[in-house]
Amino acid sequence: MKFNTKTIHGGQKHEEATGSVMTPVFQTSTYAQSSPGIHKGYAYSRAANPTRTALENAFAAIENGTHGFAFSSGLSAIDCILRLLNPGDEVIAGDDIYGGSYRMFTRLFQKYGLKFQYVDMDEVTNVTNAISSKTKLIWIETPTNPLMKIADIAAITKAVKAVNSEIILAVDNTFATPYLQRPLDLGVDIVMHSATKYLGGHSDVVMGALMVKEEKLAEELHFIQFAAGAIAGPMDSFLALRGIKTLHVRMQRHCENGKAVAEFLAEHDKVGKVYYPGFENHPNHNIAKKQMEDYGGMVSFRLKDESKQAAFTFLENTKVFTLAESLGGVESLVNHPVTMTHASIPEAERLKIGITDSLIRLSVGIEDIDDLLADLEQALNA
Ligand code: P1T
Repeated sequence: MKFNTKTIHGGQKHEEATGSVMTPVFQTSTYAQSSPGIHKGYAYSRAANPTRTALENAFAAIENGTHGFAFSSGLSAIDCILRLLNPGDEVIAGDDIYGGSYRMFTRLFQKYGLKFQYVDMDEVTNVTNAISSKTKLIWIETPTNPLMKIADIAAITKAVKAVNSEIILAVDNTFATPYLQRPLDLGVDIVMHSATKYLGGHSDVVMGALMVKEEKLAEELHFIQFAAGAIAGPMDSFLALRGIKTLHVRMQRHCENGKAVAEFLAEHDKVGKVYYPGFENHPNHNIAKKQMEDYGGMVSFRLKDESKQAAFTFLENTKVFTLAESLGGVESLVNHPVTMTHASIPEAERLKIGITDSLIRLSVGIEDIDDLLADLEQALNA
């Protein structure tokens, strides 16, 4: 199947009892057994639930994996990956990642003896130079949140596996979605999503996803999902499954609108730097061009007036763009990373990579582009 068919049919079958075309919401915690241990494949919904199974099969299909796992949030999906490791193990992560991922690494897992290094993944050698005999996981976010940096997934994977084939590579594919890039095809071991974002697509669910293509890793992750218990519920699974069916058409429009917004901002006399991997002057445009089908709907920028007040005036005055955390829904959102999504990163760390008061992040939705540009224009002039 081609991708645009997989989003609708991948891993899906009609429900057997009634022929229901859409998988029903199996809102149940448990299942009748005819004799102890004898059941129809479902014993207890923390282990498996038919609505979640349908979604997990869809997750696997769209990332060209063999197994998918649905969690109660993106962070609980990351938590599941980190539980593969043991005290003393080391993780190499990108230096620009979602603030909540950084918070989990530094404030939760560090105290259990995991060590984290943060490197600029613009250069493959920055990753390979950081590898030690204790390195067990490489954590790649690309495009990054919020600076839209691009890492070369295939090149990093090849270089890391050449040093030590046991090191696990995981990609947070939240910003790109499998519509734009499929990291399992590029050799990584695990793909992770905040399905809260583009996969769900309608800002009505908080959910995480993992996708893999290797049986042993799938078994380990499934055990942790079952044993730790951070599963997605049936209703949320239904909503995310419905969201995925339109992923390809939504992404097409997100990309068109994202490009138009980036170009509008780049030419505006009140706007300073624009962070958008589709621009030829983006430092890693060539990698983005090779690795991604298109450039997505996320755009960050600075005003020429780099004061906090100027940024806040803009943020308080958009009308179609809602000032809110999150991204990837049909509606356009605007975010101030310093006070919102990346507030948990210490100021000194933020400033080192350029997450300053003047940085504004847009999640460009699928509304009419004329309304989006008119809204930005009036807010820039407020
Ligand atoms: O919010 P949750 O579903 O738990 O997912 C966490 C997460 C993981 N990875 C990336 C790249 C993310 O962007 C997120 C969540 N991000 C936001 C809420 C945000 O506004 O950036």
